[in-house]
Formats: sequence, C-alpha cells, structure tokens
Amino acid sequence: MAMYNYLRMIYFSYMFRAKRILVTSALPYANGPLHIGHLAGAYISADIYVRFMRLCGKDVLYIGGSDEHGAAITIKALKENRKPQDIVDQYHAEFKEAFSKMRISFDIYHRTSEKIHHETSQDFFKELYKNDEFQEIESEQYYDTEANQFLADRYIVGTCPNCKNEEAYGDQCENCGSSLSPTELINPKSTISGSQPTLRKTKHWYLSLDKYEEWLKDYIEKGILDGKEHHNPSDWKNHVIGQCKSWLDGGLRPRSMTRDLDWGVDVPKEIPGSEGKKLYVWMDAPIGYISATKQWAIDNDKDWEPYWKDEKTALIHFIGKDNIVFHCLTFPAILKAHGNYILPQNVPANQFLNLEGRKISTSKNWAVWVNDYLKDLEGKEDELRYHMIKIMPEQRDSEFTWKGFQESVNNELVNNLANFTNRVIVLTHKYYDGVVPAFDENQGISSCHDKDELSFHDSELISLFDGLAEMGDNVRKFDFRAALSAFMTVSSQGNQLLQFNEPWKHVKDDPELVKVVINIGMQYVAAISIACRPFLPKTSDKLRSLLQLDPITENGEWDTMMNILAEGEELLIPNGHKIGDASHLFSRIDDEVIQTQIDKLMASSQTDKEVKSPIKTTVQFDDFTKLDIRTATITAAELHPNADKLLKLTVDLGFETRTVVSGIAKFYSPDDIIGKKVSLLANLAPRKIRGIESNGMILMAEDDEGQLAFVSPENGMMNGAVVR
Ligand code: B3M
Ligand code: ZN
Repeated sequence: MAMYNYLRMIYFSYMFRAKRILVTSALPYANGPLHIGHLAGAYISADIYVRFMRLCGKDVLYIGGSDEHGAAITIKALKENRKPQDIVDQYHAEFKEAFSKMRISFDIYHRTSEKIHHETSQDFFKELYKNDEFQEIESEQYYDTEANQFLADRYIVGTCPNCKNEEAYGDQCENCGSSLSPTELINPKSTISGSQPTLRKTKHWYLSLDKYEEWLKDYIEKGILDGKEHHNPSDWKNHVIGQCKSWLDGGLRPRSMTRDLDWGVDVPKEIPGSEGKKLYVWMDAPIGYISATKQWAIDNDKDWEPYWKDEKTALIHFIGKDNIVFHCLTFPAILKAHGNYILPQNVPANQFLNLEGRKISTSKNWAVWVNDYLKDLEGKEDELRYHMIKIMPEQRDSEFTWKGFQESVNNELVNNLANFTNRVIVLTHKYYDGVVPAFDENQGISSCHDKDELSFHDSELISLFDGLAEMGDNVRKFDFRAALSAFMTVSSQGNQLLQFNEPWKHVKDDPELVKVVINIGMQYVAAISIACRPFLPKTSDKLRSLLQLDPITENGEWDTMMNILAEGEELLIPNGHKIGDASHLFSRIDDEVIQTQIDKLMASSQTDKEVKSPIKTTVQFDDFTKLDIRTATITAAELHPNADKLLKLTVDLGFETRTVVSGIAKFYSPDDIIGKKVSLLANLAPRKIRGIESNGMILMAEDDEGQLAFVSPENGMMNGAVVR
C-alpha cells in the first residue's frame, strides 16, 4: 500500500500543543430544572471538545458542578416556603441525573455548598484582602423594613427605565437585556414583603477592577498577558471579544464582592466587619471550578495544582453569552489579584437558543425540560444531541423547533448515517457471512502500473482521512456545527461509494470489485464508530458492539486511527474480522410524537399565561371599513436624524409614494427592509414625528415580549391592493 506520510506530517503539525487541558462548563444555578437552552449553551459543546481531546490522547480534565448560592436560590426557597439547602439538594440531584443521561462526561460534578468550596473561596478572599486588593466602600442600598434585611439586587423588582417592563430585577431586565442597578428601577418593590424598600447605609468590599483595565485590555484584545504572548485573539469568537470590548470601552468600575445575605459563603471571620456578610455569588461560583478540581484530585489521588498553575495547561471555559463578563473580565482579575494562577486560553461562549419562535422562559414555562425529554423520548439522547449540535447558537442566536428536530433525525440520522452503516453490515453478512473480505490490492490501478498511482482502496481511504481531518480541525476551532457537518459528509461519501458501485449488481460478474467496495465500506463504518464519539457517544458504543470491536475508551483512538489511515500499512477493521448481527442505529420519529410535544409545549405555557393584551371592546363593521389599509413596498429606508428608535421610510403604493416614520429601528436596520412588502394604514391623518411628516402607519404584529414582525401580504401581491 502507498505511504501517506506527507498527509501525516501536514496533519499532525496542526496539533494543539498544550500539555494538559482543563475544561469547565458553567455551573448551573440549582434553583430550577435544566432546559435544552442550557444544554446548547455550555454542556454539549464542552462535551464534544473534551471527548475529542481525549480521543487525541490528551490529558483532559472536565469540571462541572451546581452553583448553589445566590439570591435566585433564596428567592425560590422563600416562595416555596422551603430551606435553601433543600432546594439545592433537589436540583443538584436532578442535574446530575440529567447530565449523566445526556452523557455529559464530567470528570467530577461537584457543588458549591461543599465544605471544600467554602474553604477554598474564603482562602481566596483572605488572600485578596491581604494583598490589599479590596476597597471598603460604604453605600446606600435598599433595605426591607418589614423583613428587616438588606435586599440583594434580585430581591427588588420594578419598572425597567429602558423598556418599561414592570417586572425588571434590580440587576437586570430580562425583557430588554440591559443590566441595571436597583436604584435605576422605577417603583422598586421588595419581593420578600412587597413593600417599598428604603435606602440604608452598608459597607462592602469592592474589587478594584479599574486597576486591571489596561491589563485586561491587553489580555482580551491582544492576547498578551504580563507582556508575553498568551493566545491568539483571532481564535476567540467575535461576539465574545465584542462584548468584552464594550465593557472595557465603557470603563471598569470597582465591583462589590460581598453581599448582605444569609445564604452563601461567609466573609471570613478574621476580617473586621465580616458579620452577616456573604461572598457575592459571582466571586465564589468560578472558584467552584477550582474547589471541584481539588475534590477530584482527592478522589483520584492526583495533584490539582498543575491544572490551575502550570502554564502548559490550557484552560477553556464553556459558557452562555450572559456569563461572558464574569469569565473574561472579573474572574481573570480575581485570579490575577490572587497571583500564581493561569488564565483562560479561550472562552468559546455560545449565544442563546430560542424555542418555536420565542425566547425560552422558565417563568412562562416556554421550554423543553431535559428531564421531560428524557422520559418522553426515552433512549433518544443522541438524537437530541445531534440536533442541538446542528443548530448550536455558536455565533448568533438560533432556534429549536420540534419539526426541525424530526427532520434532523429522519433525514440525516436515519436516512444517511444509519442507512449507510446498516447497508455495509447487512451486505457483509449477505455475501461474506459477516466476515470482512480480503481484497485484491491492485484493484482499480490502471494497467500502466505507475508506481505512485493509488489503488481504488487507497484513494477512498484518503478521502476518508481528509473528511476526518476536516472534522478534527473544526472541533479544535470550537466550530462544532462545521465539525458535525464534516462528519456527516464522511457518511454521505460512504453512501455514495455504495450507490456508485452498486456491489449488489456485481456479485457474479465482478466479485473482486464487490470485495473491495465492502472492505472500504467497513473501514468507513469503523472510522465512524470512532468519529461519532464526541457527538453521539451512545451510538459509538452501539456501533462498536455491532462491529465486535473493542469499546472506545477515549484514550488516543483518534490519533491511532489517523495514523493508520495516513500510513496505509494497516486497516481500521482487519480482513477476516467477524462482525456481529445487523441492527439499525436510529429509527424514524413519527408525526404523532412530534405533535404531542408541540401540544404539550402550547398547553403548559397556556396554563399560567395571563393575557397581556385582552381583546378590545367590540366594534361594528362600519367602524372597520373606515380604515383604508393597503399593500405597499418599502423602497427606501434611513435612520431618523433626530431619534434612535425611528426609521424614515419611503413606501410605494403603486399609484403614489409616501414618507412614513416608523418606530422599528430597534428591530430592523434600514438595509434589511428595503424591498419588504408591508401593509399600510393609508388614511391615517398625517403627523409630524420629530420633525418629519409621516403619512400613514405600517402595520406590525407585536408579541408578549415586545418583538415585532411585519404584517406582509403573500408574495406577488401588487402595491396598493385593498386589505379588507
Ligand atoms: N450559575 C449562571 C448561570 O447558570 C451561573 C453560572 C456560574 S459559572 C461559574 O447561567
Ligand atoms: Zn427593559
């Protein structure tokens, strides 16, 4: 067989150089069940990466755990009249089970209520205190006089000054996403007693983030740490750097690292004035990654320190975009202030996953709960993983729909992957009693016998190598959607091999061709059993057992495979190897199953859905006919010179053009809407809006979350048509 060392050289020079890799996934708050948005954000992505790196023989440690502090948990406890510990025990157990069923392969799944975590974070706090990293600042904070306590930001609700949402929290408005401070809220109310809180003086320890501003700028924008090259910023996602930059450009201010709370890690008692004070949850939670590593080291008789202190360790945090500032700015500053710790090599944060056209919302029950899925679609864990990877919100928000899920399973997993592997296995049984056939090495080499010419078998295995190399490159770049697509292309190539050569037609007239085709097919299936591992771990086990090959232990199998393919001396599944019986890897998901899930989603979100916009009082038909609504096309659009929220539009009614001012600038940029078909209320009295006369109104639909959409006629309708 030909030697492909040149391939090998090119390929292996790209290998990641770190000596060990420490991977973390955000610690979910133990105050409510997991939904698919969590999975898509920080868990499936991390799991692909760690499984792949283990397959490459790397020393990888994967840390997870529950975040059991913070006001979100005490609020839940208060609402349900339970103890916080009781709440976190419940959700910690649920998370552990859900993650294990979804095969998220943590090396440890820890929790922040453990003693080792309290001690580790207190040690951090003391060290920072000793290093003079804190400023003690007295400020006025909201106090609930009925409940006799200071109110954490989350305990205060009020009207958002930006979007007027009446249920904004003291730290953030979940409607418009702006981060707030409690004193910005209009009409603040305590969620404990419902009373209006009053401002009282209190003292806290503030980390001087401003002091680290330049240092953080170097780190984030240039990848330079203490004057040395640390990483290449172009390896980071644009949206991650973009978010950090906007914080840095806005100027960093000291951030309070403590709270007046009765649940959390105590401010160490050695520190004067510590009584009644707890660490801010965003101070202790990331330290949770360290305490979990310590616990793992104790359990496995290992040393934790190289993972956090040796420069040859690459630290990677997988998180959702709402946690970027804490992992890219605050935590690095805490680590720096402490000293002797490494900093993240990359923070490949994901954006958000929407569900059936709306934002996932726990309070509105608009979610697919992981534990429900695991019950309702038992055994279909890899199917969910597959679809979530395919739509992973890597660069921008994306959307889960049940129909999309069904299509992924039926068209891709069943029709492509399962179909190919099954055909190869069935044909091997049919023609060769389940034994991988030996083949003629010269098959397909043209008669001139050029020494460098590759045989049919060799060249097919080179394509296989190329496909796998592309998959691997994309995993290393955190581009998991592209990696999955490269993987599926390998399976499609396998299908094409069968389709093109039609071995079933040539058993009699060209038995050598059939042998070589089935042998190549078997090499593809064997490669798939390894390559699918990061995405579809359960399927990998199943396929290995169908092939009667050793189970994957994630201990260098990828490298071994790539070496075998590159050198061309051995095969992935040897000639003469006997495989097991055929069985399908995936089965189709029927329409009824999908409809049941859609109905369930609609019904559960309906139960406690208050109608935000009740139907208005009845009008008569004559009232309606007074409105002259016409179809029209937007032919020009520009920002209103005097208002951020407005666009100045030119609309074509067919028989005339109009200028219309519309309050949609937050949702659409001018370029996006030129050419858009719309409905226009054409006989609305003209109005001057910020200095521009508007002649008519474009009709928009607005949902409960304030999202807008055009009410457009179907394609092809003329301009000026009457709507009635
Ligand atoms: N618990 C927030 C979240 O679940 C927070 C992450 C902590 S990571 C150290 O989104
Ligand atoms: Zn808002």
